[in-house]
Amino acid sequence: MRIRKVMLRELAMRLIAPFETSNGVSYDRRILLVEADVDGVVGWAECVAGEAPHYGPETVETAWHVLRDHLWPLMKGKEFAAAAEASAMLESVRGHNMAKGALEAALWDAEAKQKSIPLWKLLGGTREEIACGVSIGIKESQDELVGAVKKELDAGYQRIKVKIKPGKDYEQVQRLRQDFPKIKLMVDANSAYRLEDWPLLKQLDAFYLMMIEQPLGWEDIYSHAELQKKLTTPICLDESVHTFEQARGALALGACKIINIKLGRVGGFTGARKIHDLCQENGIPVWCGGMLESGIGRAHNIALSTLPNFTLPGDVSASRRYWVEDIVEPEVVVSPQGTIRVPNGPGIGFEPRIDRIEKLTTRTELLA
Ligand code: OSB
Ligand code: MG
Repeated sequence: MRIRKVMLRELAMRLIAPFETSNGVSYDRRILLVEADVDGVVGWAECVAGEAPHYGPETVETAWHVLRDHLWPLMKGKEFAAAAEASAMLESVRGHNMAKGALEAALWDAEAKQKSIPLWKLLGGTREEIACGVSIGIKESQDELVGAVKKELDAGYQRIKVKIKPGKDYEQVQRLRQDFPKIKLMVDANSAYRLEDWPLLKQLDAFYLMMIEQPLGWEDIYSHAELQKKLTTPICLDESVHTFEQARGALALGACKIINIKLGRVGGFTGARKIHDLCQENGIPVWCGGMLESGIGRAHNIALSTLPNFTLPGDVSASRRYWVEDIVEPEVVVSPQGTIRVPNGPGIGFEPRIDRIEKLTTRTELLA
């Protein structure tokens, strides 16, 4: 295989409603798409870097720069046997996993399309349906939060994750447990706490949460290990795990009992599969996180979620929760049982809607 050219494209897409986490509010998304022409077959992917470097250090701007000026030169004109080789070819660039992950995932889509098989089968996925949860942003009031949870439960979602931050934590969760004693409930702090806050986090043990996601510093695996010793609630790491080595360190230290795998955060499918396999060997379940993606990124998340150790419901939900109109055909839909049927078409199995994509595009750059 050889990449003939790459189109970078930025889209302006407004979410249906603002999404608030402990590190800010997202509303107007800048969606960066990568279209890689591999021997005449075009693979699509989405770069999940944010508008601002608040979740991780990358942004749309840094990703664009790194894709154009550093990653593309490493691949340009190079012959390779499979998308699985791309990660190693990009190794001389340190970090910038979201930029790498986008290019890498586009190659996987292209390879699957060349072979006329679904991407999830090329990856070694084993399930035809994935279990879905939702991630609910921080709300003004408890009543508003309860209303949002009820709406998602009525839609069939199998587990509810709510964002927390200092001052919007214990009482919110207490209220949810009072109103919904039996649901699968978890919280995500996006690194809003310090180890010294452990007594407050310990109080959350009373609510038998499935897990608490990334309570402490985004690069602080050690403190999570200290915290996990104090809590019965399982810790799930998100922001802290970018590499196989960090995952191995986290497991060895006992810093978590669950890992949220995001394709972009770990640099693509090759990195994601390595962490997946490591967790599987160690009896650590994983689930697929989300980054407020358009349908393109969502499609890749669905494919990833078919791997066998994705045994917990992920944050992969319907297009309609985020977008008035998505950029793929069909849109991502969730069944009343809270599942997504995995598509059987070639590659990602969702068609990019070129007309709509063109309309939303704010800039493009051709790498050739
Ligand atoms: O921490 O999982 C997170 C969105 C943006 C950045 C970080 C996170 C999230 C979410 C939303 O929780 C998940 C989704 O796409 O539905
Ligand atoms: Mg998270």
